Amino acid sequence: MQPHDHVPFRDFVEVPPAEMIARAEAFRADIARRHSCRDFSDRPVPRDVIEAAIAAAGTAPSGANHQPWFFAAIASPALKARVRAAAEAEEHDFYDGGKAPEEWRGALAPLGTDASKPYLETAPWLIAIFAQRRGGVRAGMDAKNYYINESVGIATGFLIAALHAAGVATLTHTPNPMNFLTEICGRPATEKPWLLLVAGYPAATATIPTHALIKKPLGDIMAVL
Ligand code: IYR
Repeated sequence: MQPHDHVPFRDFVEVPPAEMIARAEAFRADIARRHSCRDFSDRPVPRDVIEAAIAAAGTAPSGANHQPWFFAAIASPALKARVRAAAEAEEHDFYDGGKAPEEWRGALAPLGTDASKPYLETAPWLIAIFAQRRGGVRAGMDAKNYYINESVGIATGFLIAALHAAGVATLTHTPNPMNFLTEICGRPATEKPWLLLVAGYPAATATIPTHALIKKPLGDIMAVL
């Protein structure tokens, strides 16, 4: 098949309007139960779950379909310990070393976060997500990638939703800078460490800051024009 060939739009499944509404509402209700988790259990999550969720993320739309992402799924206790040590060093500078601007500290205060990140070792999986500056539709290609941040962001959204649907809690974690992930994960310098997704079961002691329960009503986030 030539790259410019097309096939019928075969995978689309139409449902009647009443069922569309029911499905949209069911998805809303389910995804509304997703909350960022900062206190994880050490209970294992099967590798197959992580692989299926990353495969789902890999179906996301991307610029020119270049799929400019790579997911390093870290289960090794030794590597998780290295990630924790490096991340906590950055967070220590941020929270305790005066790197965090006053306004930023104020914005984070309701979450109660600090430089201590034990969940980076406790959680069964850390998924380090990398953005590829160059690539192509197949691995090993070296073309320019397009809309990299948008593409990786959409894929990460798919990944979070897939893990949630499978019963896995997550945390989007962004130590800044997170260049240490390049070496720990053995990735090339042409890939930018983009986000660290922590995945596992919530600990029995896990809590949700009430600040995180404030969701803007629909009228504040959309308009029908
Ligand atoms: N990376 C830090 C700080 C942090 C920043 C934002 I913006 C958050 O929404 C939450 C935390 C940390 O993980 O503590």
